[in-house]
Amino acid sequence: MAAAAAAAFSSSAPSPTSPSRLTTVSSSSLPSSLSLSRDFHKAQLQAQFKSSPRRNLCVCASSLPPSDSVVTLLDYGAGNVRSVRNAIRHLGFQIKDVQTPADILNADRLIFPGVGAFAPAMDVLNKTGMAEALCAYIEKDRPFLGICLGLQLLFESSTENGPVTGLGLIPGVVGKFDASNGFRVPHIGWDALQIAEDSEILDEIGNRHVYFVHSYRALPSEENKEWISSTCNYGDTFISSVRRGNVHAVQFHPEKSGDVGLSVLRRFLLPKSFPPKKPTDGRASKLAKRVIACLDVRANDKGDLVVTKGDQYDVRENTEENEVRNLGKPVELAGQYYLDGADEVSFLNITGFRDFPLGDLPMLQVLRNTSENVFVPLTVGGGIRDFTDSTGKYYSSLEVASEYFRSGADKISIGSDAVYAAEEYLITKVKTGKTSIEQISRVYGNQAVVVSIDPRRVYLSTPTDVEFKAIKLTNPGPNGEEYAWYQCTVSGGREGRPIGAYELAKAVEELGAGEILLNCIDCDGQGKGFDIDLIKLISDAVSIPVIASSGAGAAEHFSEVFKKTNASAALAAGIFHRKEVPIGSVKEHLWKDGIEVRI
Ligand code: 1PR
Repeated sequence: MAAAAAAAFSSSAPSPTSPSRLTTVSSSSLPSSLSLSRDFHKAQLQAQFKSSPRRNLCVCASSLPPSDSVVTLLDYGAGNVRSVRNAIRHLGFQIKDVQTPADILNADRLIFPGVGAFAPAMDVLNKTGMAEALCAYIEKDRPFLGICLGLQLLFESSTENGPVTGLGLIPGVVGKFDASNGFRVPHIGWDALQIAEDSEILDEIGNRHVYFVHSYRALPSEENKEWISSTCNYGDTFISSVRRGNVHAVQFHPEKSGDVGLSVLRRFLLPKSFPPKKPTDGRASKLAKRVIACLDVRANDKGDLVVTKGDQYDVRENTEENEVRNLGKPVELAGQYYLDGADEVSFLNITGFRDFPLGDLPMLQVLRNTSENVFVPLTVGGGIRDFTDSTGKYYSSLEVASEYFRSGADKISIGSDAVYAAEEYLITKVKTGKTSIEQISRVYGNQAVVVSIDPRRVYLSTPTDVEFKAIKLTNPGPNGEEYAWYQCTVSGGREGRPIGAYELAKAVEELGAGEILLNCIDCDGQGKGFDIDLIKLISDAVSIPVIASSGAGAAEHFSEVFKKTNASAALAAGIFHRKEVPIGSVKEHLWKDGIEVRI
């Protein structure tokens, strides 16, 4: 894996002549936009999403931003730093990629968005001489911002696949969250900070949520207390940011924390342009329940990529033409949902099971365009599996996922392939290391791997009728059946498989999935509420976060699912696409009902 990361480093760092190093910035990202009010910023973004294709202005020499608008980025190629790049560009800065240790030492300001696992990251830093340069740069108190793993690597060591020695600048050991006390690991979602001292870059956060996604964390101690600028409580109190002089690092993802996160980056990049403290609003106190907008995407009969929506997975209109239902353009809708307050946006390439996703360039382009302006997490699913094309060329599921990550995804979601992997694992009880779940979570971390389950209710008269976990239903079936099991399907619900949702969820957690997206074919598009029985069953069975999906028709349905089950997030599609219930109303309703949400 270290070799993979090292190879990735050399291949992903842009060459000096690669387009990403050209001084091309969008008209909206010039420094003048830095002082825009929030409303104006929102209007500007709205305009951007509506203009398709996006206009990029090539800035000629006379209008080039001053040299102090260059940010040096340390990207060792182990994951998606596209979002960090996009956020930096969005703020009007240009990026210079680190190619050699000297680039670190010569940087005016350095951002290190560490991604992937601790050991391979340290391996790359040591082998390339970057570790030494980083230590020298930080010890000289030069402007530095580490993000996520970029914070953890500053510590002495980590227990992740270790112990592994870190850069040793901050006393302490990075360890795994303890799932035994009922807190789900990975820690995924929007959480509240306790800001311990004036950290300058955190000054606009106040009581608002920021986005975390990690399984490992550093704990506060006597030895490192002088570094701590904020903590967060998730089972135990961990270090959410550090600061000493010009050196900052944050465990959360500013590039994925919407407006609040952009303020952190902006304050790091322009430290002298802001008053010391800005009054802030917000009411964050703990991990928020997430509201996710989902876009099922596929080509319609004319070949255009559209957002569609199924009725129990049937996405064709009930008309003579029987065309694919078209509810809008993917990039535009995703942008709108970001502005409306969606905590995450998911794209499901619903015909990915039969098409080869790397041949689906429009879908990759959708991700790239969306990630330019959407600063909350993006998940993409559809077609993630090993694949041999018509010329006999083999692609591993890891390669397919990597392309999605490179195009802007923060998480990938696996459907059909996870079912086959779980079936085999339950028979053999052997983790081969070769399944898509294992391959991708090993390289990108399990927090980046979602398994999407598409179960269908199978009614039973008695729970012993099947070998799979059956439950007593709250509402009996059409013939008065009191029980059901939830049969997993593949290929977009077209084929039922000999495995239940309960068995699948437990198996994929063991194989390394970090989250479950739990659909229900019976409820999809019905607007009658989530399948509480199913969601309770699965969210009680696993210790990874579960996203409840299918059936939302009103804000009350979100309250119900959060009150009656242990779901960490709730996802909806139809009500948002048809503008029946805005995301803001869902959140206000949840808040009034006493459920923590990001407002
Ligand atoms: O099997 O790895 O290629 O992944 C295919 C992915 O595409 C899976 O995640 C699968 O759920 C999804 N998919 C396949 N066919 C369909 C279809 O609708 N015909 N969409 C489909 C599944 C379900 C939800 C939907 C919710 C909420 N969509 O994500 O958005 O049910 O809808 P609602 O709020 O309107 O009720 P692979």
